This record gives sequence, structure tokens and C-alpha cells, in this order.
Amino acid sequence: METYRNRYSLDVTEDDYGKLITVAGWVEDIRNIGSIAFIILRDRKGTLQVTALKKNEPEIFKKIVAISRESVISVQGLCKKSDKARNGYEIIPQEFEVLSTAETPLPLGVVDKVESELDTRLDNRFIDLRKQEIQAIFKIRTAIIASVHDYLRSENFVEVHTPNIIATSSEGGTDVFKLKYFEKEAFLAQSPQLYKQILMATGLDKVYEIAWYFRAEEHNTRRHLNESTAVDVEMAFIKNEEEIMKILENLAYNMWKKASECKEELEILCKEISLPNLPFKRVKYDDVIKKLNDEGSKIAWGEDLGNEDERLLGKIMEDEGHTFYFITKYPIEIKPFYTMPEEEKYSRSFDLECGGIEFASGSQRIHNVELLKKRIKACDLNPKDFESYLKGFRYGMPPHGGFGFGIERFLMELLNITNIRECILFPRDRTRLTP
Ligand code: AMO
Repeated sequence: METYRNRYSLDVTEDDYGKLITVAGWVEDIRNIGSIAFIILRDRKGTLQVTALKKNEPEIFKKIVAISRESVISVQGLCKKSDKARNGYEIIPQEFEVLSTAETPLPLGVVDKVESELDTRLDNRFIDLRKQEIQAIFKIRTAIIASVHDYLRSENFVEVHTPNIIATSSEGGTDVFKLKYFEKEAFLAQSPQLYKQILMATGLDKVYEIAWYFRAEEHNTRRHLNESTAVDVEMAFIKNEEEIMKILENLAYNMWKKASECKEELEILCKEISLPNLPFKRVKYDDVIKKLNDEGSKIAWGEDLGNEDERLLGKIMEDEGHTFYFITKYPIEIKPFYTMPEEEKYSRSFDLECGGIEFASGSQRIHNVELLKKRIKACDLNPKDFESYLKGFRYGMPPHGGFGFGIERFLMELLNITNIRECILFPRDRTRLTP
């Protein structure tokens, strides 16, 4: 055989009929009915049938019936039109090579009818990912990230990559992974927050990053990961947070639209995606509290929304005809130190929610260094720990703001996936560190 593969299953056309072609992939199934053996071979695009007749090719037949499911093989053979076979053709093998033999039994089935536990699937993620419907999630993920680059670049944002090993916790909280950095103590970045803000002092007025968030949150929920990804955006010379919200809603719309164009994958997942209307509804935090209290929630002014309240609000907003909505003007006390206050007790902040799940949050930031130090102290943090960040504010820092947009949270909502672990290849949660 000159090559292991010159055709994918679904790329074979009538022009290939009667010709020798080479295909390769995983053995999804084998059937031996005595005189004939069938292999269902799976590749990246789909499946095809290999048909071996015992009397014509006894040696190949012997090898084929001995092979285990999920082994990797390459087959060269005649591509023959066949109305009975899937795709309308079959391969009659002339050469056959086993590239890798799969051990038995398999730790996880690929086409089995029985549903496996999520943990078993994640323990064997490389096999789980052989399933078309799991691959479809990640193909859609690729498409929506492509639309992030397309949209933000069309708006003149510059893509950046900021450090993940940092000296100060980026969100000010305690949920931070510590590590030894030679003689010093360091942290894994909870987000690119501090660096994307420092970049606003450089003249790169609009930046974005496809970022990793590392968060040592103890809770093990269906919507939290300890390592997740996000689209982080920061832009300078803004007058208020509304300018940022416009970018965010257009971004979310473009991502949603791009996903709706992934017809093949959506068909595999049996999902339909309808486009939301722009602009998204804006609801002030005060009104949110009132709406929730009216529906029986005990939430008090000044508290952050818990899961239950978020879910209830999702329902209320859905009834009012809004799948996507912004919650704006949060109390300053429940927002991070870098958030711009407004009047006495509010802030220029927002969260973007969809169906009861928050998938982005952002704000205008404080750009005055004295006010920033005051807020750092008010949040029980020490300005000394933020010296290199604060330095970026001392020599000319324009007004600015931005947001962080959780990619896995967005995928969950987009595809109606109940557990966030399904939306990242190799999830890290409170108990999972492998694979
Ligand atoms: P925040 O902490 O709200 O804001 O995070 C922004 C978005 O990131 C996602 N996210 C997570 N997804 C999964 N698991 C987690 N543990 C997790 N934590 C966060 C959510 C969330 O809405 N620096 C600010 C953003 C900014 O103001 O620019 C920040 O990190 O979708």
C-alpha cells in the first residue's frame, strides 16, 4: 500500500466506483456470517462498509475476522457500487493492514445503545470523543471561536496573550491556585483582568484574548470548572459601560449565528438554533430584585443572585419574551475592586445571562489610581500586592472597560447541555485531574 488513506468515507463519489481506493480508520463493527465478513470502518467523516469474501481472499478474510473492535486499520480495495451498503458502495479488500490493535474489552463503547455514566466517559475521553455527537460539540466550538476572531478583528481588536503565571490574584478572591515559582510564590491567573487593563495604558486601545481561567473554587457543580476558557475583551476611551455591552451583544449574536450555520453538527445533535433579537434587554439590578421578590424569592437588595434566583429570573424573562438579557447597575459592594462605582452605591457593571445562566460579565473600570487604591482597600486587599498593576495607572491611563465571556457556559446554553464538563475536552473539577 502506497498510502494509509486517500479517501474519507463520505468523500467517495461515483467517480471512484470501479477503482482501487485506500481508506483507513477505526473498526466500529465486524460481522462474520461464515462466507462473508463485513467491517464497518469509521473515520473522521463517517462510516463505510468493507466486504470480504472468504473464497476470494482467504488470507485477508482470516485477518479481518480476528480483528478487535476499535482497532485501527488501513484497507486498499476495489470501490464497488452497492445498493445494499451504506453510502451506496462497499470496499472489496485487496490489501489490509492493522495499524494498531485495540485491547479487549473496551472501557467504553462507541456505538453502544446503553448510556454510560459521565465519569466513565470522561475517564475514557479519547474513546468518548470518537462518538459523532461528542465530536459535533467540539466542531461547533471551533466554529464559534472562529466567529470571535472574525467579529473582533473586524472591529479592530488586537489579539493578545497575557501571562498565566502571575504574582497577584487577578480577581482579588481567595479561589486561587498557588504554585512555587523558584524562590517566590506565584498564582495561576483567575483571568487576564490585570493585564488586559494594563494594556489599555499602551495605546493598543482594543484587545481580546481567548483566555484560560484557573479558579480554585471548592464547589463541584454542573456549571463550574476549575479550569475554563473565556473570551476576554478590553477597550479604551469609552464613555460608559453601554459601549462595551454593544460589542458583547454583537459578539454573542455572531457566535450564535455561526453555530446555527453548523447544519451537519446540529443535525447529529438533533438541535435547532433560532436567532435572538438584538438589542438584548437591559434590566437594572434593582428591577431584578423586585421581579424576583414579586415571584416569591427572599433575595434582599445587595445580595448576589444565587443559582435558584438566576433560574427564576431566566423563567421570568423568558415569559417576557427575552432569552438573552443584561443585568446592569449592580451594587458596588458585590463587584470586584476594579469596577467603576456610580453614584453612592451602584456600579457601571453588567452580567449577560441567557435562560438563567450567566455567561459573561463586565464593567467600566476605575482608571483613577487613587480611587482604585481606595477600592482595593475597601475590598480588604493590600495595594502593595498590586504595585505593578497600579503602576500602569500612574502614567496616563484612559477610561476603559471590558468583559469576560465564558466559552463553556455559552456552549452549554447554545446546545442545551446540562453539564459544563461536556463542553471542554478534558475537564478539571474538584476531583478530576486526569486524563
Ligand atoms: P467572572 O468571574 O464573572 O468575571 O467570569 C466571567 C465569565 O467566565 C465564566 N466563568 C466560569 N465558567 C466556568 N467555570 C468557572 N468556574 C467560571 N468562572 C467564570 C462565566 C463568567 O460569566 N474579570 C472578569 C471579567 C471582566 O470584568 O472583564 C471576570 O473574570 O461565564
